[in-house]
Amino acid sequence: MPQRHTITAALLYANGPVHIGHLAGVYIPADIYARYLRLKGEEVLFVSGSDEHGVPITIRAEAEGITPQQVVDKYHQQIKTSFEELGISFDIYARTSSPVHHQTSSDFFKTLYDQGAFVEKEEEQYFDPEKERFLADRYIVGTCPNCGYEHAYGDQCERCGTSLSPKELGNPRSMLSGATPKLKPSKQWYLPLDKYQQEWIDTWIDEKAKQWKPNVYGQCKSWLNAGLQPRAMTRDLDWGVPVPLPNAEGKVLYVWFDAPIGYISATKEYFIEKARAEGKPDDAYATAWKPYWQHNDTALTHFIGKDNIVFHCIIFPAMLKAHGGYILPTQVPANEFMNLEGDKISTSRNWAVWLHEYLRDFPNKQDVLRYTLAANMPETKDNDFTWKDFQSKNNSELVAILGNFVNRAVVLTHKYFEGKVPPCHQLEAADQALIAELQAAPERIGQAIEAYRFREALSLLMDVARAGNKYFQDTAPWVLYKQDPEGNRTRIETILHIGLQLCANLAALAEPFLPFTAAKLREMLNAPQWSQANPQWQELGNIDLLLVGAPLAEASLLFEKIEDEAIQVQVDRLEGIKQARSLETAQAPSLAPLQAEIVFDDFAKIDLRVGTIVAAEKVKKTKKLLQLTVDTGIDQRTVVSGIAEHYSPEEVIGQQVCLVANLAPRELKGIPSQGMILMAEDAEGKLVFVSPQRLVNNGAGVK
Ligand code: B3M
Ligand code: ZN
Repeated sequence: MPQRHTITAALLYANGPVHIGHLAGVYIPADIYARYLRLKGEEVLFVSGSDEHGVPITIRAEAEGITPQQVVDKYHQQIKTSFEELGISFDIYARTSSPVHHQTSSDFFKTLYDQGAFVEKEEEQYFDPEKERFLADRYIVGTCPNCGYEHAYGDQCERCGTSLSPKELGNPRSMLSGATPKLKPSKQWYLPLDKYQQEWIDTWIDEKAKQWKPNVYGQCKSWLNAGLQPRAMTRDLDWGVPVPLPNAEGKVLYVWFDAPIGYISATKEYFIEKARAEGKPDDAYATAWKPYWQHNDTALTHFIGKDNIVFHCIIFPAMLKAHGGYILPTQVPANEFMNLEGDKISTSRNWAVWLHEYLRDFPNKQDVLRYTLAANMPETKDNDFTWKDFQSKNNSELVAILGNFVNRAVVLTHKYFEGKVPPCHQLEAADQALIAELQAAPERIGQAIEAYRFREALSLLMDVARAGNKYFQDTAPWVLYKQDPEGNRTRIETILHIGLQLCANLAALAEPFLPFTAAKLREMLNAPQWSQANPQWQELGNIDLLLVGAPLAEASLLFEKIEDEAIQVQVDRLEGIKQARSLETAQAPSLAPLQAEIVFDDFAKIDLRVGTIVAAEKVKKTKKLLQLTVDTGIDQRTVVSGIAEHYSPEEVIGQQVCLVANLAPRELKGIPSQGMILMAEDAEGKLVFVSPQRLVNNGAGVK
């Protein structure tokens, strides 16, 4: 009996594109796992989708000046498409704004409510008096109690990293209006996690000590050791699933309440889509989702990043158990984080390799990215993606090992045997050793995948190709051919027969990791004419896949070398982002607060003109002052300017400047100064001239 598997991959917030951190942490391992189990003949449902609720969406909407609905429509489509293009084999990619999900999560909440599972509590929360709405933690900025940073958010200080609660901020301000928020009581519905901890969570998590990855179990334990607190399952927000109770206006389900239920809704939607595809009514498979969520013999596996551990290992199980009738997760193989060129990936700082851009810049190289991310997967600790490593993984592993081996086998078969699979004769020691290695491979690779050791699994796969290369190197059929093509014919046939069988096995074994390459290889080896066109994983490892005499297709390269230039473009792009950012952060803390508002007439009183510095000298006995003679078009006048530490007199002669021409004269060190020159201050505090982009007449007005 095949084992039934429900495999979920985190529902990504639809507030920005997918990046390599998401892929390495969640979607690549989940896809390898799902593809492998399908090849094994198991019953697999692999679901994911967009998380379209919560503050991450509304903040993005405000930043882009569009509605939350427009945000999720835009990114859901983009994310879905780029996952498809990377070959992530979801059975369904749903979205939490769908009616099915609203209904499912709403019903779930209502059931808990009817059972008396919630504790109702009224608490003081920040309220924006101008916008007349409660403020989520992210919508409040103020002074960090830890480091004094003035733009800390209500949930976290981005400068020192401390996690905060809004009431800890000094001088709190609403991000929506700038107003000082007021505390106002608000009612929410809490899940009593403290009670559940004593009743069953402690024991249940302890049972996982040996089954779950140490990083996952460890995080759970530290939450439990700190003691779980009741957690609000509702929020005051106008975007989300409305709380299905009377007198709950303006309240929605907490995004971490509705999002994981999204996995269940997605399963339901999968069966609705299936019914539609078969031309049946939507409810043709109305109960088919249940075994995937409610039968004890189903294995439920959540693929997530480490920041989502508590939600999947404690809060969602608590919801499922409180509801009753649901299975709890069997495995939560969370990964650590993938960094980029030594720095934390961040959407807000634009520090990422975006999947849609990768697919544009490296067309038809999906598997190179899949390979690099799987080979560096942050399974036990954070890991780093670098473009240099990406290039070398392609050039010295995919091209040099896998591509080279396959190419030799297919090209030589075309050259010596008209592209037909040659027969196998008497086996020698080298042949037997290779066959033994091949026979052991499927189980070894499978065991590593089932233990969520994807890096190891991939490297075992590459070992098979490595062994193939070594076999060709040692048996050297091309030398035998050169020496005596007829006399050595049976030996050459045997070597290529075995080499080709290894290639066919590689096509199947590589499928979970490199599906595009696997498909290409199957085509080259003419898979429809194999002894079994779609062998199951357990049947692999033998040398009877290709039939003797079957024709191969043309040889084509599985991988191409990636040149330095293509890599340099990417490195330069990141360098540009880094430079722009270092300027920004250097400037940000020293920015002066905005001056009091003025009306246009105030501004119009200032006579701003372009002039040219025609003479300059240092003012004696001062460090800072230069005495300048400025041609204003109207006159030549003296201006004393505090720029001597930044410019020598020689440097500034000929410089066009903007000057305040009607400023009342002022004496500086005994010199009457008539006007002021406009300067900007750069990140290092150096003064830079504000001047026209190209030469204009002296005296021209600046408006
Ligand atoms: N949306 C976090 C994220 O996108 C969150 C996951 C939900 S899984 C139910 O990283
Ligand atoms: Zn701080």
